[in-house]
Amino acid sequence: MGRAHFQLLCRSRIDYEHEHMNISTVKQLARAEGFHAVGITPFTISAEAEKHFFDWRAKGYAAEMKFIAGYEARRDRFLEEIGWAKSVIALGVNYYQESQDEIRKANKKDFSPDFRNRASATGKIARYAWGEDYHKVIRRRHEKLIRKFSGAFASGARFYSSVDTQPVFEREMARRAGLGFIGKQSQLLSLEFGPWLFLSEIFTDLELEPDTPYAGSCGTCRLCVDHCPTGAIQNNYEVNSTQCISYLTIEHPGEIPPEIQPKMKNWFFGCDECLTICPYTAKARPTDWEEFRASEEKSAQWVGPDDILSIKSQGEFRRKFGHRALARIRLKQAVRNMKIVIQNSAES
Ligand code: B12
Repeated sequence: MGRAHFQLLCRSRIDYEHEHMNISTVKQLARAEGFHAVGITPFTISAEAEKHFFDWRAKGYAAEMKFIAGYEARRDRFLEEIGWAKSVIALGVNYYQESQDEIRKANKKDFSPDFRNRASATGKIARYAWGEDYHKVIRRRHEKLIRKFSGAFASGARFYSSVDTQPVFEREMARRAGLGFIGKQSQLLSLEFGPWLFLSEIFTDLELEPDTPYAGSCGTCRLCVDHCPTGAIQNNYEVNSTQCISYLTIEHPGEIPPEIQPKMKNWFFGCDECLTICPYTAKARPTDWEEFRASEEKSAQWVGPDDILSIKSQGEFRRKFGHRALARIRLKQAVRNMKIVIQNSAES
């Protein structure tokens, strides 16, 4: 074996060692920062996923979401901005918590009259919005993590934080990075945390060895499809947002079609029906991120009619809910949602 060949061998051995060290460093630092799931995948926008997206949009399943309508322009601007990215560090944060009524059921405690009255005429909030706004919380943790990455890696390595709002398919990236598989309710399902992971990414120009995409499936299970109160989940991994309670209570700007209103139960903001019914929720355990834990504050998991109908201005609404994901809606939508909650609880 010639000298050159031997040097090449050593060189690739060193590169491999170096790379391997890089990946374990990335994962150790991410876990040390509290992230519950971490995986690596090359930075690409897969044609298959985009085709899936365009087919879904062409069916009108994006309803009135303007940011989805403007996907192509947003994507091109984004790719211009971070065309230098080579790898995606896909991150998952568990945000699961038991709800008050689950705790009471578990403790076989009877529902107090106050609780029952409140429970029947009160609006439910989806778990992802019980604590502080996850965009702000995760961005703060990303900044700390990126500082650690910058310290650990060759100077000049570049990092870019992304949580929810970028024109990338976070679930698809998480699947490719090995965090789990995509369920029929189109949630990323983790074997460890079920559907209860917030997804986020740190893009980098480091060439990191990718993890193996997760190849699981729902098989014949269709619990979410059958349980969705409005039949929004098509039995092909697509959600028709025009019927989805989460879309209607959060993203939908105008009046909600009268034929759907009675099916929305007492969901005031978001909806967890297709997540709680999922068999993978049996694996879920409460999060250790304090920022997401429902404070004792009365309106963490529920809001009462007075909590909303007494608010006089958009400013007051923002002051009351601005620190939470509820800030995504305006007072007009909040009043609309609460009127449907009151209407439905009167009929139940
Ligand atoms: C638009 C949007 C919505 C819309 C539309 C939802 C939908 N199902 O598409 C509405 C407002 C309804 C919504 C609701 C919710 N959302 Co939302 N939402 C998004 C957002 C911003 C974009 C998703 C998107 O592009 N949807 C369009 C469809 C076509 O794309 P997709 O479902 O992601 O599927 C892609 C891939 O998964 C892949 N794919 C999917 N299925 C299949 C199947 C095959 C065979 C193939 C080949 C490919 C493929 O291709 C698709 C296109 O890339 C993402 C953040 C992000 N940037 O990704 C958050 C996000 C998906 N939402 C999230 C959450 C938590 C929710 C809610 C649970 C909140 C709540 N409790 O009310 C609900 C759940 C409703 C549901 N069952 O999806 C989380 C999901 C986390 C997870 N573990 O999966 C995300 C990732 C935000 C985050 N950063 O954590 N959401």
